[in-house]
Amino acid sequence: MTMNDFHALAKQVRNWGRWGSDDELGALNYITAQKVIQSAGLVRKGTVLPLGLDLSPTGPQGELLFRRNPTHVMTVDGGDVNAPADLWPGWSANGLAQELGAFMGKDILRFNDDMIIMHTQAATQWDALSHVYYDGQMYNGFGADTVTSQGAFRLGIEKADAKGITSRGVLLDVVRHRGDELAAAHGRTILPDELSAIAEAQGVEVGSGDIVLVHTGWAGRFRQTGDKSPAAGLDWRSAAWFHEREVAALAADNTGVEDVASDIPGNMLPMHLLCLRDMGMSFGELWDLTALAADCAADGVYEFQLVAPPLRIVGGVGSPLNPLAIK
Ligand code: UVW
Repeated sequence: MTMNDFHALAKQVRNWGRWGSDDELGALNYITAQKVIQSAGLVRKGTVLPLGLDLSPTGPQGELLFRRNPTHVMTVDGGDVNAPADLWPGWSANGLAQELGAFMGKDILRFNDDMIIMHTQAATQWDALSHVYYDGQMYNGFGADTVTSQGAFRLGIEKADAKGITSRGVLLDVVRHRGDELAAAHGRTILPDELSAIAEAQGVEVGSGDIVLVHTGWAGRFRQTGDKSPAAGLDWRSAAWFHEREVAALAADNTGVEDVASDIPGNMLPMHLLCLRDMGMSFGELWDLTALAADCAADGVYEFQLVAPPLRIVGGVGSPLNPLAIK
C-alpha cells in the first residue's frame, strides 16, 4: 500500500466542517439526547463492569521514555504525626511537620494524603483529538501550532466532556470470533469484513452515535502473564467502516487500537491519523474488556450503557479514566 491509498481514504472519511468550522467535538456530535436515552434503556440486570486497568508502577508501559508507568507518592501518612518526637533529628525544622503539628497536633483528627505523577496516557485512557496530526493540521483544520508547551488550546480533552462521554456501547469480540482465548495474533490485522462478520455473529448492529469497543485479548493477557508484546489491532482500512456507521468513538483493550504492523511505508499509525485527525473520532486505549467480554458471551447481549467521562484536564491531549459498562 502507498501513501496515495492513505490520502484517498483520508479524503473519503474527512469530517472537517461537518459540524461547523469551530467544532472541537468531532464524531462525538453523533451522540444525541435520543442516543443517551436509548443507552440508559440498555441497563437491564444491574451489572456494573469497570473497564479500567490499575494505575500502578507495574502498569502496561514498557521502556518508552516519553510514557512511563505512574508513580504514587504519600504526602501525609501515619508516620508524619505518630513518629516519636525524638526519631528525626531536625524534625522541628521541617516545615511539613510543623504545618501538620499546627494543623492537627491537639485534635483527634488524623489523615493520610497522596499524589500521583503520571502520563495522561499511561494506562486506560482517551486520546484527545489533539493527540496526533500530519501536514501541520489536526482535526477540522486546526493548526498543530495551537498545541503549545501550555497545552492544547484547540481540541483539548476537556472539550470532549460536553458529551459526557456516555452513549450506547457495543462490544466486538475478536478473541472469541477467532477462537483464540488468550490474544488475537499480532500482524493479523482486523479488517472491515471481519468487523461486519463479528457484529453479525453476535447479532448486534452498530449505528450512529455508538461507541464501539474491540476486544483483542491484550489487556487480559497482560494482567494474567505481564506480557506486553503486541496483539492484533485494527487495520487502517477499517476507518471507512466506522465512518459509514457514524461511530462516535472507538476503544480497544490493546495499546493503540490499531495493529502496529502498518503496511504503508513512512506511516506507522495510519488508523490514528485517519480517525483522530481526519474523522475527528477519539480513541480509547488500554481498556480492560476481559470481564465485559465474558459477560457478553454468557448472556448473548453485546450492547450496554457506556459511561466514560475523561478528566477535565484543561489543554490535555489525553486523559486517564475508569470507564463503566452497565448492563
Ligand atoms: C502514540 O503513541 C502516538 O499514540 P497512542 O498512544 O495513542 O497509540
